[in-house]
Amino acid sequence: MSPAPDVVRSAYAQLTVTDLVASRWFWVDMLGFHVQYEDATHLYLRGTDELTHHSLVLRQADVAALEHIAYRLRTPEDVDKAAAFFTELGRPVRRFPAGDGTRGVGEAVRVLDPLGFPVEFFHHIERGQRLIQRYDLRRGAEIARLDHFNICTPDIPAAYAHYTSLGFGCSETIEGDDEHELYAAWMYRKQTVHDVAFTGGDGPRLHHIGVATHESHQVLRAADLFGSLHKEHHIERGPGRHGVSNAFYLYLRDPDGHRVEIYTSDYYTGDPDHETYRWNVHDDRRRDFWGNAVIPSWYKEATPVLDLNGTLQPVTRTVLDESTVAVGADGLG
Ligand code: 4SX
Ligand code: FE2
Ligand code: CA
Repeated sequence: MSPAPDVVRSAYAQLTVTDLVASRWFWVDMLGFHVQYEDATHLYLRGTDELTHHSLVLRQADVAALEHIAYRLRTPEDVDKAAAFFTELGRPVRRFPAGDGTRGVGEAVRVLDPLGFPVEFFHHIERGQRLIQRYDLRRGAEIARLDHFNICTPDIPAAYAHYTSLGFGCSETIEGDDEHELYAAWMYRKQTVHDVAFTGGDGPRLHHIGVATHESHQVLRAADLFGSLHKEHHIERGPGRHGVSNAFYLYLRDPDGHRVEIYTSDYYTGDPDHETYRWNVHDDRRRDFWGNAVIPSWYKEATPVLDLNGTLQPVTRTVLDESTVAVGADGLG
């Protein structure tokens, strides 16, 4: 088996959107992403702390979907390793020489992974000007950086096994009373709770992207801004405190229904003997530490996913459904 590429972190997501003007209002004016580059059909966005070209690309199209998630690799040689790794798995692999793929990104490989997700791996990416202390340019929720991807897949143990083979650690899980009943898992390469998490559900679909602020007041301010503008329908869940990850959170839906989580204050996971923390699915604090209800749309709705040719992919139905076993405060029992 060829060695896994050395993944540094979750790096960016590319989404299609149906109205770039509406998307610009949501992501730039309200969330506070900075525009690194834009043209008639694309927005390349990054958070205040990010020193690379983008962490989110929005492309105008007829259908709103996920085009790919992308991971940054440690060295240029890791791009070849990624190609060999997925070729050996018998998965579709496509190579993009520097300049042929996404703007700002160097040589890249795009694969349809074993879970059916379009995933890009790259090492080189252009730098962006340092904006960390440009307080004068901050707006809205003052998003600092991309934190994670959350993906819906019907087979969580398979997702766990695949990402383990890619060298990811597991910070937390949600499990049933039977130890083989795995409802959700949070996995990382960078030294936080996660770069990717799995939500049990019909898949492949993108559940959300998680973006980090420095402080909880920025999460609250985002909620207040949507309320003041009578745009409260963009608020889906929270603000609240997660059980899993301990992060303070708010879930929003963008003008196309893409879900984004504003997320802050999780914890360090970088020690070599970091242990997985396991939540029981019947613990009502797991998804909201205060036991507040998770609304059904959060479990059920997600973004469809394209294949490497840009065609919408069918989904496989899930068997294990956390929303139907939940009791008490979820209001779903
Ligand atoms: O809802 S959970 O508390 O399980 C949760 C969801 C924890 C961390 C996340 O990033 C998330 O999206
Ligand atoms: Fe999340
Ligand atoms: Ca419950």
